[in-house]
Amino acid sequence: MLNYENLAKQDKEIFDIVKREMTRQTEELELIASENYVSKAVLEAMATVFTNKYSEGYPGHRYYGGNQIIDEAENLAIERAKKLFQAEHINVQPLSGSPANAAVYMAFLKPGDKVLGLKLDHGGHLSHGHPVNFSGMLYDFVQYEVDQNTGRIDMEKVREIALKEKPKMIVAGYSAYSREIEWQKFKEIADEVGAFTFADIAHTAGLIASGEMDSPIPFFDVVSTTTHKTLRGPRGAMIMCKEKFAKQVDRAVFPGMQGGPHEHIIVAKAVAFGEALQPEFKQYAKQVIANAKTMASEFIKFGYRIISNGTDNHLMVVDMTSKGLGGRDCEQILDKIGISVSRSTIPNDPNPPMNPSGVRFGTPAITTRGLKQEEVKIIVALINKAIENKDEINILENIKKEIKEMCLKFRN
Ligand code: DSN
Repeated sequence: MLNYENLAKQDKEIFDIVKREMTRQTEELELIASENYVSKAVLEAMATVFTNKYSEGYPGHRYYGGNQIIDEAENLAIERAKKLFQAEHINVQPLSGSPANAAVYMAFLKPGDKVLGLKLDHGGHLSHGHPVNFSGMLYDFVQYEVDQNTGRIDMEKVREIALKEKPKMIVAGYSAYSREIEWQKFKEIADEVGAFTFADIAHTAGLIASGEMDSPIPFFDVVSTTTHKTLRGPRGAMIMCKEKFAKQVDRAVFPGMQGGPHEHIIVAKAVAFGEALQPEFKQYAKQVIANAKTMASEFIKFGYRIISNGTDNHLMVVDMTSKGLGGRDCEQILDKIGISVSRSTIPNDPNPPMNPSGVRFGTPAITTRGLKQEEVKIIVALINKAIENKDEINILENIKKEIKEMCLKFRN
């Protein structure tokens, strides 16, 4: 394991910051749905000498010498990812989720083309057509929504919009949506209007790889994912597609969007994919979902409103206005007791994005630490107690102590 002895000797200022963050991650709880803890092996792989190397191009076709060993590493990452997802073609070079999505659009669309994507405040991602994002600036996005009453995507509505708008691409797969996605229905609608299908499975990739959630890969033309959320790898991304789109996807990633790939991250992706192929990872994914279901039902017992009234995956969006609070207020209260969460909009949110109505909770990170339903029940009770006693400093400090004790029992 890395002991950071050189960093400590050479740059004490940065070393101290690293140490403080390590302590924070050990002594506090991460309930941010997009975060996780990588294994020590993944961490070590990221800190290898591959960071010193340029390898523009692809295995066997590089624009720099000395890449024979790198080719082996990148090919291994691709091979393992193919086993995990059963995809025909995989590009493991995208640096992160938004650049991966930019490459997908570049591969399939021309600027100004019409695309159908889920609205951000309904659970979509910035890169699915929000006006402040490159996607909304370069492409003509039309947005669909979740049903106001059920909090779920109404496929009949999606079909109506698709028939009216005739988009060139339909985007499914979200950042704050807690239900299974009807991939096959999306494909049928896309076929009716002659659109490409693009799934962004950044959030659920680990749950899909382990077979715990449905996969878009048999149906969709192209699928992107980050590698660091439920998939529990290093910060990065990849794109999977049908073989017939392989060339255009590869060209869009390099030289279209990126230069030199980050091969130290690619080797760490290979290590994470190797871990995800093990039977223990399936158990992990099952437990992530079981923990999330318990978390949702405990919140409901305490009187919180959850969008769509529950979850099928690793996350849920809780409407904090059901307790008279905004999302940012809640985020700040939970910070005081050593729990990190991310504020979130709710569908048709009347409140501004800086203090929206909701908070998104997720279980990937606490499940990696080994927490199960029993601990999840305690956590929700403590969150509720903190919210009900938000101005009582002593009570908040005692809750923080309890959280810290739990964290020290479940060290990562
Ligand atoms: N920012 C990520 C999330 O938290 O969901 C998505 O890119």
